[in-house]
Order: sequence, then structure tokens, then C-alpha cells
Amino acid sequence: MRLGPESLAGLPPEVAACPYDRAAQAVGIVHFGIGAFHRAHQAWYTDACLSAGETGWLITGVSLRSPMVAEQLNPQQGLYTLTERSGAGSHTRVTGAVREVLVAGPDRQAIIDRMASAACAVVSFTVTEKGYCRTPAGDLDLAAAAVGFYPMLTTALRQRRDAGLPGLTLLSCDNLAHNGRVLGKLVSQWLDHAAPDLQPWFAANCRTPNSMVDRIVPASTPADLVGLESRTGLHDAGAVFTEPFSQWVIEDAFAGPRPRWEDHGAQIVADVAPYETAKLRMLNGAHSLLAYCGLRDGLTFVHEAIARPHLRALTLRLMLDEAAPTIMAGTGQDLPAYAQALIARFDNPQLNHRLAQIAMDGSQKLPQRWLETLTAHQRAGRQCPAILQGLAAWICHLRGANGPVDDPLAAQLATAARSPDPVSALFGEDGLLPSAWQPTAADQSIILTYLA
Ligand code: CS2
Repeated sequence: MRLGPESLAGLPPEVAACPYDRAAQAVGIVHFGIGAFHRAHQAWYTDACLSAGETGWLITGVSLRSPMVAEQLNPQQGLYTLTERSGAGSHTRVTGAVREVLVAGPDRQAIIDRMASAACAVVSFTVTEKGYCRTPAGDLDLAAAAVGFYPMLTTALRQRRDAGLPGLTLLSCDNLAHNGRVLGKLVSQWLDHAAPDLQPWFAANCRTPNSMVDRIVPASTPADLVGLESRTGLHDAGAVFTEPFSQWVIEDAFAGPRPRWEDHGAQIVADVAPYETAKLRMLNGAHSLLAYCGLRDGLTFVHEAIARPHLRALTLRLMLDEAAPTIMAGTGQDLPAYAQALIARFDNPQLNHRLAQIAMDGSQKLPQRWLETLTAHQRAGRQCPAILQGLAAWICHLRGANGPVDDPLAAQLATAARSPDPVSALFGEDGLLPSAWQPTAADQSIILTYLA
């Protein structure tokens, strides 16, 4: 049975249905980047709001490049199952928050119309680190931005201003430090270039809150879909599989209405920074370490890597000795307990989270995951051996040790990694990855020892 509105009445008993009527509801959220992460995170929180009786918060998902998600979800009218997996078993629920998926290009006008409509209050983003189209120095790359979300957003903002409609909350849900501030700055740089007259209206009417997002969502595999079908009888082309844990911390800086996500576990706070820094440097930093070192050891999944005693010790060292001392913990934040909870999540044997998925786009990820930690320690004259070992494993990865490299800078990175002085070619003042971290001779020698 293919999942769709007509199959909701006859769901197998082990699959929970979304209990609300979607037909009469408006789209209140347009989301760029409707991959598995969004479907298991923001859409899941929004589904909880709709299930509790809120209305007007259906989501139009937008794919910027591939029509694949549209082809999976539109025949199901946006419905998909979310399965939480752990050693304690699995739990599946149909999620109804997504109304439709539009594809930039063919559906450009419809995407603009949704954002420009009076019902829309939030435009959100999980376009991955590279989707923000930043130069290595962190400014907007105008050529890349011209084929990203910026022009559509600008047209919609103009229509809203001209129609006298309120501004929008632009909510970044990507793993970037200060993601909301970054988004606000980049949109403003785009407006300077393409629509300077909109700048005052944008500044006065729109908001870009920072947010910390957390849920481990491995890419679904054909075997996952077959497994779901044999367990439940449901054929769901858009199924997502994730862990039971989820966290979302959002800065209380909205331009207008929003769903009451905080009724369903999200935290709305004055300052996201302590959560965001801990998550990026500890969880994501540990993930990248496990990815490059685990692949180097010939492993495939996170739970396999964390089960190796030397990688487990290295991961704890990165989290507790290197990342944690650089984090100004917020009230009630217990970083050693956080590290232990992360290890337990990495141990989840049912997730099958591929190291290769995490290893993608290192040039976009490592500045906020590792280089900021290195910079903080450098100021105090300390070294970070676990991160340095991770950097050595990344250089091996860039040299092709684990197969083709998936990174927007892959060609330049490969040349730098194969050069006689890869550390200077990649890091420091003239390196490909911008950061304030200047590798010392001692750092160089640790990296080169691991490379040998
Ligand atoms: C991972 C993240 O792929 C990656 O780089 O580190 O997607 C990670 O699973 C999420 O940020 C967890 O919230």
C-alpha cells in the first residue's frame, strides 16, 4: 500500500497517524532544503503543533537542485513516515506537516507566491553549509548566490513590502556558528547588490534568529524502505529514519507569528550561543573525527567507529579536553554529562549512520567544528592532539585514501593536500580554509607524524 491520504484510515496498528485535517490548512512556512534532516526535525516539531490543534502551519518544502524529494513526496501529498530507531526497538509515525515539495527552476513562481502570501510568516533553511554561498572570507559569493535561494527570496520580500504585508522570520537551521546572524548578513549583502531599495524595509521588518538544531538523521537507504514495507505493509518513498533524541534551541527573535514549537520540546531562549558552540564543537567535532579516522581504519558506520577503544578514547579527548574548555557553558549546561550522552547516541546500533555521509563537505564544516577550538587553545599556548590527528586523517581523505572526495572545493583541496607542505597550503594565513589558527612547528610535526 503506497502511503497517501487515502491510506491513513487503514494504517497498520504499529504506525501512528497524523490526527489533523490538512485540507483546509494554509502554508505558514516555506522551507528551503527539504532533505531528511528537516523532515525529522522542524517538520516533526511542526507536526506536533498541528496534532495539538494549531492551524495554518503547513510547510511548503523547496528543493534547490534535485527533483528527487518532490518525486518521492508529492505523489503521497507530502505525507511520509518517521521511524525512531534505537536498541529499544523502532516506532513509526506518519507526519503530515509538509503540504508539497516545489523545485527551484520549474516551480520558481509558485515558490515566490508561497513566500509572498499573507499566510506565510516563516521562511526556514537547511541548505547545508555550502548552500549559503559564502566566500572563504565569509562574505556572499554573488555569482553562486545568483543561482541559490537569494533571488527568489528577494522577489518575495519585494512583493510583501509592496502589498503592505508584514516581514518574515528567516530561520537558519544549519550547523553554522551564529547561523541566523550569518544569514542576515548574507541576505543584506545580496540586497545591497540586487535590491538596495529593499534594505531599510528588510532591516525594519524581518528577523533572522540564531538556532541550534540537533538530531542524527542518516540518509535513508533502499534497504530501509524495504524493511519498513515488510514490517508495516506501507510503501513510503519519502520515509526517514532517525534516533529518538531531538533538540532545537531558537533565539527569541521572531518577526511575527510562529508555531508553539516550545510546547513540544523546542527551547526558545535569549542566547543560543552556549548550546550552539557545544553542539558544533563537541557533537559535530566528534562526528568529523570519527568520520575521517574511522574511514582511515576501514570502517563504515559511526557505531562501529565509536566501538573501537582507541577511537572512543580519542573522541572523549576531543570533547572533554579540547572542545569543552573553550565553551562558556550556559546555566544548567553540564558538558561532561553532554559528552557521555553523545557517546551513548553514537553507540546506537540501529542507526547505521555512514561515516562517508559525515565526511562530505569538510571544507565547509571543519572551521566551526575544529579550527575555532584550535584557535581558542592557541591563544592559551595549548595544543589539541586529538584534533590534529583528525586533521591528518582529513588530509589522507583529501588525497583520495577513501575514494572520491565530495566537497565543493575538492579539486583545490586535493592539490593542497598533495603539495609538499599540506599544512600551510590548507591552514593558516594563506591556507584554503580561513581561520585565525596558525599551525605552529609543533602542530605541523604532530600532523606529519600521523600522516607518515
Ligand atoms: C553530521 C551532522 O553529517 C554531519 O556532518 O555531523 O549532520 C549531525 O548528524 C547533525 O548535526 C546532528 O544534529
